[in-house]
Amino acid sequence: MGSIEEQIAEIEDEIRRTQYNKATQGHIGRLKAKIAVLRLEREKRSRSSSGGALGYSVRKSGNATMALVGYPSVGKSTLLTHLTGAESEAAAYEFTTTSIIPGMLFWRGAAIQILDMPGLIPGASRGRGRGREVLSVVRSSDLVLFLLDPEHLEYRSLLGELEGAGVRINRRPPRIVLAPHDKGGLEVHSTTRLTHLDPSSIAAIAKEFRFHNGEVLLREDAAPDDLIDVLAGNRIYLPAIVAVNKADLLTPERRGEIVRHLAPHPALFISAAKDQGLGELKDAIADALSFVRVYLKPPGRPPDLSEPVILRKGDSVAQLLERLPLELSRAFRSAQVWGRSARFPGQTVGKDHLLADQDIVTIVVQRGARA
Ligand SMILES: Nc1nc2c(ncn2[C@@H]2O[C@H](COP(=O)(O)OP(=O)(O)O)[C@@H](O)[C@H]2O)c(=O)[nH]1
Ligand SMILES: [Mg+2]
Repeated sequence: MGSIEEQIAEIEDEIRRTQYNKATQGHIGRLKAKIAVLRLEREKRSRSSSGGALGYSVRKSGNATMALVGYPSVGKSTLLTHLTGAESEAAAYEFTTTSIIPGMLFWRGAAIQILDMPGLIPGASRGRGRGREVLSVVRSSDLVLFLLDPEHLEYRSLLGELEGAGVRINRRPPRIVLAPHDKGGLEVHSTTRLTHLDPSSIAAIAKEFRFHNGEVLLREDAAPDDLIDVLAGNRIYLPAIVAVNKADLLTPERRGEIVRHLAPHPALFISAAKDQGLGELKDAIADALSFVRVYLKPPGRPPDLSEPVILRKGDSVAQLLERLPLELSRAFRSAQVWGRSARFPGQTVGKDHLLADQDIVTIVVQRGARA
């Protein structure tokens, strides 16, 4: 048997040669599972050969991190400089960025760390260029900005590189639950009719991952790829924005063509160098990061509207407490909430209460404790 790379290429070849239909879908699913298992093995090996340290170490800071992803020379470094003032060499030749350069964008009260990275090149997910390192930084980000050049609109191939690295863009995790057992074989349950998977192909895919005993519960009409993602277990789900840079060079006709080419993916047109469309881009970034601004109101006093605590959608009072002084979170008894998340103004809630943008919150402390 050849190297992992060769084995993967061979199986990919077989998938291409196999016509997809009801009779072959189980077989194709199993082949895809084999590839996913080989990729996991490859990751494991590259981690152990690099002494466990995978990728660049980038110190995260701010309220969220966005990775700039694009091929070389699309204008990533220029954009970073114009959004954040960070100096990233944006020389007029290719491959200028030699390592990851962070900058901080302050927008709508939030601090957003932006990472400018070496350009992705085709084959990055197989380790070409600095691909694997770049991809590991993408995996730890909260948002991806795909930057395209009007002359290089290969958005789908960028997406393919991320897919190959286990990153799923603008998608939610499949509704599949696994419950491994020690013995007893495989049990498959579904809450809906399955049109892409049957019990024997589910078993064949699970077997590739050595999932021999336990329950597979499918809560949607999942595809083989969905089941593989859940079995592989290391997938990352990220939102993304697509922007076409160098729009200053485009005629309205060419813009129209680009819009049609990228459809159904919406794209923003910007010019990093000429500062065009950057306000809209910053709004799109803040929207995609789903910030939730919460204002604190000391008991019996008006709220402090000057400085919100920045949380993310899905955060609850518990996450708010993590951001407050330790004495306050230790003495926490309950919270009072005014705003969209409250059923009525001043509702008393516990740590699990989900907060909404623009909420006003008072932390009520235990008797005897100082607020
Ligand atoms: N016309 C035009 N050129 C740009 C724009 N943004 C960047 N460039 C040029 O594109 C080239 C590559 O830019 P750079 O930021 O180094 O790209 P990177 O490799 O993606 O970091 C440089 O010559 C930039 O001056 C833009 O908005 N319009
Ligand atoms: Mg650069």
